[in-house]
Amino acid sequence: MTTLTLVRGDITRQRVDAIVNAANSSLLGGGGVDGAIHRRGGPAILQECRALRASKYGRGLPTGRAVATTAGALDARWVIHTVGPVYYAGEDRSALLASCYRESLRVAGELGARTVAFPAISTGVYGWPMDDGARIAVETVRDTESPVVEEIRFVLFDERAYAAFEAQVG
Ligand code: AR6
Repeated sequence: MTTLTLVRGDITRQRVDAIVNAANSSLLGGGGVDGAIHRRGGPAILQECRALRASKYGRGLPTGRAVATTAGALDARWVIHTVGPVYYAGEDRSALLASCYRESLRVAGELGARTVAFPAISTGVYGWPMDDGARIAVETVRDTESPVVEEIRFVLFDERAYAAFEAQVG
């Protein structure tokens, strides 16, 4: 049984086995969660991201996929980088957003991560409406069985995000 928990706060302050990063395909950093993770986690994370770009992901990490690196100086063992879809009203990209959660949990399971912290992927710079982003997040992790992951913690940055997730968890 995997427990779902919600906390309001900064994902870079969490003590968990794996912290999920709302990255972009370049894996080379950005703003929002990504910027905060690289800032607090230090250069070891970027160094592994660069190595991934030089090897397996020469063309970048595709949207909806996930890959792990060290967590550097963060209070975690791994950062799992995933690339959310940019919201676009003219096309339903929900399957890609669901895939981020599913693939991140698959990678977490492979690593043996028992506690995993997620941000609300795509709901910042990538423009996904918060209520819908929360629905997809909660539905997907509930539908994804993991024999390894014991706690999935959604770390919500502000009250609006927290309320949206709370409404879904019930
Ligand atoms: N802890 C928890 N949640 C946070 C934090 C934090 N420290 N900082 C922001 N959020 P975003 P995206 C919330 O923009 O939409 C980057 O430049 C934020 O309020 O981080 O997937 C990447 O490099 C929002 O609700 O990710 C990509 O280019 C949620 O986390 C692009 O942004 C996600 O916001 C990805 O955009």
